[in-house]
Amino acid sequence: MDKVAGFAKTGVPCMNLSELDWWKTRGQGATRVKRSLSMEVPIRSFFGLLAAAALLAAAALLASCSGTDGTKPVGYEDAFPGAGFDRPVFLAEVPGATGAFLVLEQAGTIRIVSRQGSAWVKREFGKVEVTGGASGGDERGLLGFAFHPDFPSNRKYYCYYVHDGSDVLAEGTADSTLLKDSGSPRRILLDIPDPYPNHNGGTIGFGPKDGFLYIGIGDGGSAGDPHGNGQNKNALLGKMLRIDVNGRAGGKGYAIPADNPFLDGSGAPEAWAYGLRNPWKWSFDPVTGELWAGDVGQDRFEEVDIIERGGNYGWNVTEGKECYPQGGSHCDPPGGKPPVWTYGRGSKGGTSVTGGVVLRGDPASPYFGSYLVGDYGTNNVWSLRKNGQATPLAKPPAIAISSFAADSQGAIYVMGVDSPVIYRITGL
Ligand SMILES: [Ca+2]
Repeated sequence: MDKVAGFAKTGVPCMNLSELDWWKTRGQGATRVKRSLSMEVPIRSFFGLLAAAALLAAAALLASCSGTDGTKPVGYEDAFPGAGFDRPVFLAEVPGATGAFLVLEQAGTIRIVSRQGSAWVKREFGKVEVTGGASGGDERGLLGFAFHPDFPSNRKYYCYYVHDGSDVLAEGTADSTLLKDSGSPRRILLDIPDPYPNHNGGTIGFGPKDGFLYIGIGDGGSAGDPHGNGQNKNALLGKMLRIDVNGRAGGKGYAIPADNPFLDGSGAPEAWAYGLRNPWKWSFDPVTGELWAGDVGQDRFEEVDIIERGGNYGWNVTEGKECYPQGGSHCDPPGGKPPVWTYGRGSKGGTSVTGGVVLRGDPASPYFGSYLVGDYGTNNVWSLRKNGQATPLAKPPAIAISSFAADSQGAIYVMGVDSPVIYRITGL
């Protein structure tokens, strides 16, 4: 545990142990604490036992939530009984393989889970060699996955991970079953040096309207964006990137879409939007095509943004709607886009936003069209409207929410790195 500027060890707030942001700082002004993973592990193991006990009860009873704290009474049930996953961070249906789901386990295993008779059976799709992601609040590992829009015919997929100090985007292929990696070497499209273990982004996805691949990538890490990557349009860190995986140009393993915003030389050609700190999870509204992102905050605010072409989301001159550092005078970023919503610390807020999905299942649901979003540290979940109105929903068990997912039937799932169980959310 590092100690800086007189911040006593006993002053380190325990609630921060479960944020997806090792080096988040607390305190005022120059008082900063850098936490180490070695301190987190034994404490998290203790909480892990508590979580395991809670999960056993939840698995037996379904995790029913009364909403006695004023939240809406949605429920959480085991989506794949008997399967069990190790630090799940992503779930999606396999296009062209009815009833099969793909799950990323953060330490580098890609799983398939599918029903055989009355049982859910888990098997290995493939492995990815990664650095980290195996314990505690480690933000590295295997983080993102996307099926090519033509996956059932070309069998191409994309994975995003941290390896050897780089954020890597690779293209692989499945075999003819669509449920196993072909074994052919993956093609590396991006290999971006990243100076710190934290803030690596974590989501990739194809635009439903344009077919281009978007890559959310963090500011590199540490705290406060010491290299200024967020506001540097020429840096690939701290951005939403957008590339054409079907083309190759300029000596790169991909092409640049003709309408990317900085092709006049004002920024990196791959950049789609900037001023992001750590867009850990984001998704497209399948109806409107809007890109909703959770951008993890530094000291005071988590934020949700709708990411638009060329937009500047403010980091590191703003955090949420405030100047960064707090009280600073330079907080008017050029082209700045205000967040849709922010939330702060405390039991009703959290410490690390996990962006979710826009609910497009049942049109009669009161939540239809809202954005489901949660917090890794507190496991709070909200239904958020574009006007910034957030309705708290009942919480899942203490799973350390890592991701949400939606399937083609409109069912919604939530998972966390502290739980082997992936939950389906009922009552939405
Ligand atoms: Ca990093």
